[in-house]
Amino acid sequence: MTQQKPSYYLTTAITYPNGVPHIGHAYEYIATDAMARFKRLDGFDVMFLTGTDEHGMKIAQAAEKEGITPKELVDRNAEIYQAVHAELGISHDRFIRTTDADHYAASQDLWRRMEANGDIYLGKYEGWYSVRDEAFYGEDETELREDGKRYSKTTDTELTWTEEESYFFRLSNYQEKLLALYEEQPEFGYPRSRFNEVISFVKGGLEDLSISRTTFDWGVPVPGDDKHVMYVWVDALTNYLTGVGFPDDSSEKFQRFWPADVHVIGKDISRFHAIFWPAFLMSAGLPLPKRVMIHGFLHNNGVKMSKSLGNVVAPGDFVAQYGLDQVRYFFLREVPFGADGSYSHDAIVGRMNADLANNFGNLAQRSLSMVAKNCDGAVPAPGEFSAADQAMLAQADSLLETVRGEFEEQQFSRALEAMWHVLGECNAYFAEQQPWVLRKTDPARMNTVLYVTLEVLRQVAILSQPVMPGSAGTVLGLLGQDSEESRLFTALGTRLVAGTDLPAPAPVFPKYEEPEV
Ligand code: ME8
Repeated sequence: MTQQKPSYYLTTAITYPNGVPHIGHAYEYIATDAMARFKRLDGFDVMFLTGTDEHGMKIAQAAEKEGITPKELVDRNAEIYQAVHAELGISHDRFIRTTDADHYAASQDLWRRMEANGDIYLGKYEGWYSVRDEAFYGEDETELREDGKRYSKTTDTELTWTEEESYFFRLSNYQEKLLALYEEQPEFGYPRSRFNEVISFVKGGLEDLSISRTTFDWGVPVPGDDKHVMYVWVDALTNYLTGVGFPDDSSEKFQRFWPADVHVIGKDISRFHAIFWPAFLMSAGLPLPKRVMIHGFLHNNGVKMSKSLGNVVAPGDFVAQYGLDQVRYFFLREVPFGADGSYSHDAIVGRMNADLANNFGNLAQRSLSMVAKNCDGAVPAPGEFSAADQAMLAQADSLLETVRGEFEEQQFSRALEAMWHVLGECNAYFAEQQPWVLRKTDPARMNTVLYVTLEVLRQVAILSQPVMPGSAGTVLGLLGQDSEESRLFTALGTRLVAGTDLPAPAPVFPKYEEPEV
């Protein structure tokens, strides 16, 4: 009997398709994708969900501005988002749109469960609302500015005074339960610094949450009261359940994948994920996600991206300029996950040339060319390993454990640093051993040095696939590793087989050349 693989369910935030995707969105997709690919290669049965958040006032207003219906707007823009996922090589299992029919059923079922638990009541909402954030703010979180308008202190978005009949969720009943959850699962929100902000907000007291609107109708109808549509965040968060078959919670899929292992989100929406979401789930009697991973924001040259500044870069343009794997590598290597990060042309070119073209690409090109010329184009047979060979191989062998540990914490930059450290050591080893001299003086020893070098390259290539699926695959192909099994992490426990035929070497990582002006 074959043993069933362990399951792993991860999600990105679902993006509002009111504008066009930018590098910040791309960063979140790439990071989550690297995690999904890592888990697949590490033997997990992965479910990876991403998509678009299509309801709410923001979308309704954007459509009105363009003189089209909200549905026309989201149909058009969801396609743009899907195209960006393809451009970035995102390997999701489902692209959910909150206008999908099964999502209406899931959202209404979650509502009914919260209602059956006595947590929903009808009242009147009076307060400040930010359409841009799709969020309510307490008076103390707002300020009146010189232009006579009121703004959110935290997000700088303009607020409108709202008064309407609304259903409420008894969030105030969940303060103690949430604090108990944070005690019991200190890693529920991660990294700690960002999670602490959430905890202090909850400690400051929770008010009941307005969860329906009557002044527009672009949303999921409230069960039993068609005058109301759900507050967009209620239906948006439910996407994580819809994606695994809810409301059929006895289905094999739901049983297998819920609760989610990790929700990957940005720092601006941690309250929704670490406060509202677990409270809704507790109310509905459903298990809670294991972790909410909160990443920082990306800035262009240290400056916030905004349409008015004209510094919003389309992910596709980036990929066209630098190459897909280069972009994926850059973001995951450059930004410690959880912290804010910045990107600039010089920083990307620096990484492309130093880390990829020189450190990885040159080593592969030099060693493989020597093998092609001097070893009949096949993996040479090693002789006895010297202390230097053994030390080099041992460093590569220890990578899996290190990299796995770092990925578990979404610390991609540290995982890549560890791999590139080993590549650096291998470059030094290659330079010290001088196989080009050994070619004449001691060909058997040359074979051993080339073998060790190829073996280190193989291990780093296998481990870098989640980040650079295309280029790492090309390196593996050049090392004669074409089968699926030879690329799984289980293959790290084996060694290159001497005599394996290799194709003609070809450069994998181009150097960035400035275009002539
Ligand atoms: O918040 N850098 O959608 P969204 C890094 N629909 N990440 C960024 C970023 C930046 N400059 N700007 C935005 C929403 N993000 C809701 C989510 S989930 C049930 C509903 C991140 O389109 C942001 O933090 O405004 C979020 O995780 C994601 O992009 C989508 O943002």
